[in-house]
Amino acid sequence: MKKAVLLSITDDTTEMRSLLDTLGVQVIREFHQNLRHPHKASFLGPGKIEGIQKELEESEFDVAVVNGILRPSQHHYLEMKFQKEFIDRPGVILRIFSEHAHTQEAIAQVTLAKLRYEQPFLREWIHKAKSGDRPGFLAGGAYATDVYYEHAKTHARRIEKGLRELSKQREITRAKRREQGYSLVSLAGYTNAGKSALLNRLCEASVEVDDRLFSTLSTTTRRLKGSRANILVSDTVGFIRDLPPDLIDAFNSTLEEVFYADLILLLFDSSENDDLIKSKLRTSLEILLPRIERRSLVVVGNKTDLIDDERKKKVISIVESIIGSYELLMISTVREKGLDALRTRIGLIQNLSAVLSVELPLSDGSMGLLSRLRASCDVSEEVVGTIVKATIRCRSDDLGKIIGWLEAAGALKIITNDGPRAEGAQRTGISNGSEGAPLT
Ligand SMILES: Nc1nc2c(ncn2[C@@H]2O[C@H](COP(=O)(O)OP(=O)(O)OP(=O)(O)O)[C@@H](O)[C@H]2O)c(=O)[nH]1
Ligand SMILES: [Mg+2]
Repeated sequence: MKKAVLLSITDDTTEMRSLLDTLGVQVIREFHQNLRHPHKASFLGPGKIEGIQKELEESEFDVAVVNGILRPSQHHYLEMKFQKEFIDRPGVILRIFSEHAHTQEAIAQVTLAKLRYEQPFLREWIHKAKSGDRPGFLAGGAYATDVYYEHAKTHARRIEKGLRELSKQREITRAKRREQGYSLVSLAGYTNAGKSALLNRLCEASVEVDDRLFSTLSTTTRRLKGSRANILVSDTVGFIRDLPPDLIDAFNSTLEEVFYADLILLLFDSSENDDLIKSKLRTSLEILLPRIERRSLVVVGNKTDLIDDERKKKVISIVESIIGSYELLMISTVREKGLDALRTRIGLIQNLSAVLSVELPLSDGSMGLLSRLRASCDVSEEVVGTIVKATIRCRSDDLGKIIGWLEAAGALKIITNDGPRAEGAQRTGISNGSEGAPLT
């Protein structure tokens, strides 16, 4: 197990310790200096750094970890001073990502994030080497650093291109799903909130659930169990604070599944203390809200089995003050509490508000069409002589498409009542034209 010393400008190092724990790194010493902002040149004050260096003279450790974000100049200064490897918070997170990335997409995204993360540090080493300070990044020599920097830039561009392709493919898949009447619900939230556990419950899936941070790095999409309609649920990478926007962007092709869902369930761990609940929810909302436009979002407080009713009331009032008008539901995934209300809320996305009354000739084609429509609509029918009379409840977005299919199937009569969108709209008779094959 690697041994680390930890430097922090706050007393709270709990999250950093769990990150290091996840990485299998043991913290042997912690040094704190309560500062409002890190020191410009040396992160902790220069006097404190001198003191730490003296104290550590006899200590054996592999790496020094900084509980914050290092500027390239601070990083350079500290590595030169201690002659040890220094990693900051985004660096630690990236290492966890590297270890947990298994799919091709996750590996490409992590590599890109790493290349982007390293670039300012490399520039600093090149700059220092050119100004004669010292040769090269990780003692590789100025020339080697220069070459590596150029290579890294080309590599990053190649990965970006590959990821854009993947993103296009995802867009096509999403469009197809939508066309086939599927709705997508995504699980978002801070790492370890219980997203994968909830996916497993809702979909009877078996995604990895673990008390480590960032167990999940790629997206898993499964069908919601027990629903009449076609609803898919996606579980994906969790959020964490202080992740530079460049790194979040590197994960865009995975996160798109969250951003473009019909309904986003934003999970938080309701068993944590007030400060953690607030800061983790704020982080999640900061990442999500600018990217989801006006999509539906429901905030879900998980792990209520770990708190009593009084605490639950307090948590609700804290959270409501942060989330404003967004809905809030409280659940316990492990005890299956509140899951019925959650399922009902999920069901609303398929809002079957449009109603069609139709008459079709009794034929295999008509019956086949009605049975395919059942996947995404509520359909009731009765056979009267040689005619099938059916009532179809569907999403108003699907109305045009379904009318096209009914017309192509030779509908004798179609009456629509598309709620407020097409008030009183009436359509009768047969016309030609179709929008292609339904729900195949
Ligand atoms: N007590 C309790 N524990 C829960 C509940 N839901 C999840 N957990 C636990 O919380 C931990 C994290 O669960 P995960 O489902 O892996 O969390 P996640 O949000 O997917 O985490 P990452 O993939 O790492 O971002 C696990 O140890 C779960 O067993 C719950 O309702 N109650
Ligand atoms: Mg997970």
